Amino acid sequence: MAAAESFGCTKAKTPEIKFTKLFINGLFVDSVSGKTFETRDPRSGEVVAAVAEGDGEDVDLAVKAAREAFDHGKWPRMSGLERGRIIMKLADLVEEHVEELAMLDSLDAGKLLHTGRDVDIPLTVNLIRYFAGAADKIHGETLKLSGEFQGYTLKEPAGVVGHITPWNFPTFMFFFKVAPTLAVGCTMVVKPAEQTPLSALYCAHLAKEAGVPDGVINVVTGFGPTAGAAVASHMDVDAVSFTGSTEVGKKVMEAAARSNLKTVSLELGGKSPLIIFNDADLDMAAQLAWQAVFFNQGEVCVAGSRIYVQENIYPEFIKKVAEKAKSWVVGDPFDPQVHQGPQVDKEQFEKVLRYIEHGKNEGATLITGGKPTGDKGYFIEPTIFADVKDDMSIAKDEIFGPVMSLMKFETIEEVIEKANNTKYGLAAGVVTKDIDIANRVARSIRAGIIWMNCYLITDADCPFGGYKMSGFGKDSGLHSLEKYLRVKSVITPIYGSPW
Ligand code: TXE
Repeated sequence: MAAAESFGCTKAKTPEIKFTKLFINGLFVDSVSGKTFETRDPRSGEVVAAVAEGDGEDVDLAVKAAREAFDHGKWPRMSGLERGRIIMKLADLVEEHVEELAMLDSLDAGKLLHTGRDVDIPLTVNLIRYFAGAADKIHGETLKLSGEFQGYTLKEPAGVVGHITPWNFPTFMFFFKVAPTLAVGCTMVVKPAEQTPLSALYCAHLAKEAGVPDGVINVVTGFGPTAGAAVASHMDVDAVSFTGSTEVGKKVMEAAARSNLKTVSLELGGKSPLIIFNDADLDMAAQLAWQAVFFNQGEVCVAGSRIYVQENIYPEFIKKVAEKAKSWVVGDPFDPQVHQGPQVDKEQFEKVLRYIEHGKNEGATLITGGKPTGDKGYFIEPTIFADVKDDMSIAKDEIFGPVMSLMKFETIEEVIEKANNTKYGLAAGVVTKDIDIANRVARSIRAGIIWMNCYLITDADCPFGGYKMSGFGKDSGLHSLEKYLRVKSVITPIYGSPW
């Protein structure tokens, strides 16, 4: 690991924090209880801002506003074209405020500022524009029926949607949920992760500026077991879309079942295999593997956290990735020279370090890293384990940090079986020049996204979501609209038709 430029807070570069209150019915308001919670800078653990702490009562108010906007407001009744124009304006505003949004996410989550600016926010803008374009292309089918009847289907907005989002891509995740929901004409309550509330509030303000009517987007900041649980169990929320841990995903589904049977979509954790065959270009494969694990501090649901390398190239591959670690700079995410910032908070930092200790104790070979770095904050060295076995906890559990697990395999049959031997099914990757092998792997792995000779590539039109315990329902792509739509069949007699 290269020496970091700095681990401290570059105070001059931190953004002004304009919005810290709940956003309900178009206004920034205090929580009913008047309580606030602290959001912290993961570079130092220091408090960044006190943010309104919403709970059940605030969720009630937000749902009431969303219900009113849905039942009587103009948003669901507007033409798709008109909604699309407003959503397009919102995309322009997000693009104009790229710097502020990227900074807020760096401050809250420890994300690299240049990643936010060059990757997260531009992808977000594409996503919003994609759904702006989709708003006037939502239509049903005609149904022939038998006998003297015909019919058609209507696709109607589901109603009030609850969104519960995580902290790893705060602005992007906000719009991953909000953009398709806006496009179909639903109204919503968003509960952002407690670690990263700031950009969601900023985005709500931009939505108002773009012309999204009051009550359509409401943001209740607060904690999962209170505000999040209130969204999931609310009797007047028609659909809930959740991204987070598998454990909490189960709770959300249970709350939905116990309350009003709202529809549920879950994008949960992963333990995605990246399979590298003997014929791969080694430099390219090592680079892909590196990005697959260490991008965004390893806090990526589709991270390639199980790297299977075929036996002939295994020793050389270890050398290649170990070499990369030497020039990898961990430090202040506001510093453009830095490659990896801190983990989002103390809890995640300690979780990752615990797994590193498990890896050492369970007999994996530590190639590089393996400990925290810096004198404050939540920084961890890029860590590589070789000789990892499938039954070790570092091979089975989602670590969600900068830890690479390398495993050797001999045959394609063996590696397909190993790759599928997980409760998760979010993503997978295969690196080979042999198209038959690539296709065979792609069809054999039970996961929602397969990358062939690339990794982490996605865009607005790409359905994103898992199989198995990685959840169900897609974000992004036209499929995601279905989560927020209801299909109604309308049937009518037709007499005397020649056909
Ligand atoms: O997730 P939580 P945490 C995984 C990753 C990470 C682990 C724990 O492995 O290490 O989860 O992270 C809200 N009812 N992922 O604890 O708790 C919470 O407030 C309703 C993968 O941060 O699942 C936040 O808004 N909501 C993931 C959201 O759920 C509740 C990204 C996610 O928090 C709730 C994040 C409850 N009872 C973590 N409890 C991915 N798929 O990308 C919490 N929440």
